[in-house]
Amino acid sequence: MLIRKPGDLGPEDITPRTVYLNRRKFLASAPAAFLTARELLSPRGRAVAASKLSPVAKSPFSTTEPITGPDVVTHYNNFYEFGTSKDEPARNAQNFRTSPWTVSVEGDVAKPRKFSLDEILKLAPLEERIYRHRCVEGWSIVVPWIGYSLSALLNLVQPTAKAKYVAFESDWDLRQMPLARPDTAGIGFPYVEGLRLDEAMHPLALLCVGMYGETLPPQDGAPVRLVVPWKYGFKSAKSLVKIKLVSSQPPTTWNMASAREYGFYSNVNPEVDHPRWSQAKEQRLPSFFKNHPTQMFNGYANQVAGLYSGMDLRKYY
Ligand SMILES: Nc1nc2c(c(=O)[nH]1)N[C@H]1C(S)=C(S)[C@@H](COP(=O)(O)O)O[C@H]1N2
Ligand SMILES: [Mo]
Repeated sequence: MLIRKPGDLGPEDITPRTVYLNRRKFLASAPAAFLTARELLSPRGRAVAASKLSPVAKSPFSTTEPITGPDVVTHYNNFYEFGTSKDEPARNAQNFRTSPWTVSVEGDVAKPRKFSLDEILKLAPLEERIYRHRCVEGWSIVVPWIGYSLSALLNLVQPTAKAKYVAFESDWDLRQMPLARPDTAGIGFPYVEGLRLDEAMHPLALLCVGMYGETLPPQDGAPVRLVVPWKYGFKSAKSLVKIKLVSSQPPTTWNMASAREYGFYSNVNPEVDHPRWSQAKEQRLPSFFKNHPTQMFNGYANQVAGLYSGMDLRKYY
């Protein structure tokens, strides 16, 4: 996303070369989600093969725009814990152990609690939400995520009056993620993100456990991640282990890496450019061209603009 070796292309120059290269690899081999028996039986916990998620209800929040192919979405990733180039997570995350898994929900809540993945899967009816996803780098995809509104989980733990923000933390396990170090990745770990409580409670904010009818592949944030479709992709933290309700604005990874470039809010906004490139247009993968107009709040303005009424969106970028 930033801090790369000198001579690398800037994000605005990105071409989906890796998408095409990887698509060929993908077609030539078994789908990445399938693992060998040995991988399934690794000693500390398990790498879990993709399994079908059902029943899954359709959602009125879904876009009717064409869905991006799963080969692109699972082979063009940002997941710095598993490497900083787009094709690395698909290769390096395959043996990531996602079972057993627990998510601790804590902080300013009446009922703090650890949820097993099984409990998370059953906490609310699963829905398919076809959302636009816009990375701050300028590329975008349309993904049929599976999950339910994060508010379902937050309501269960009962935020207290002190709770004003929600802090999210991704898993950080150097044994499984040898590249997840500041000197190799250029960002701090664990990966942390945050939302204002009212943003987190908005029905569009999705606690996501799957995509394309199946459980999440490791490179897309298995076994459970956040998806906040009106914000730049980096707000949607992957492989969550902790959700903490807090009284003041929590630190966030990309903001700590470069505050000028990545604000706490990071709402998709075609009128507020990144200091190093325009945000007016996006490259809708697998297209080669950055010619797709970017929409205010990534096209979710009708639903979410009210959260920011009276706020200067240039100041609170
Ligand atoms: N833990 C963690 N979460 C993360 C990231 C990351 O590097 N680490 N990258 C973010 C960025 S920049 C984007 S665009 C999305 C990419 O999600 P996808 O690979 O499933 O498309 O994940 C976000 N969540
Ligand atoms: Mo991103």
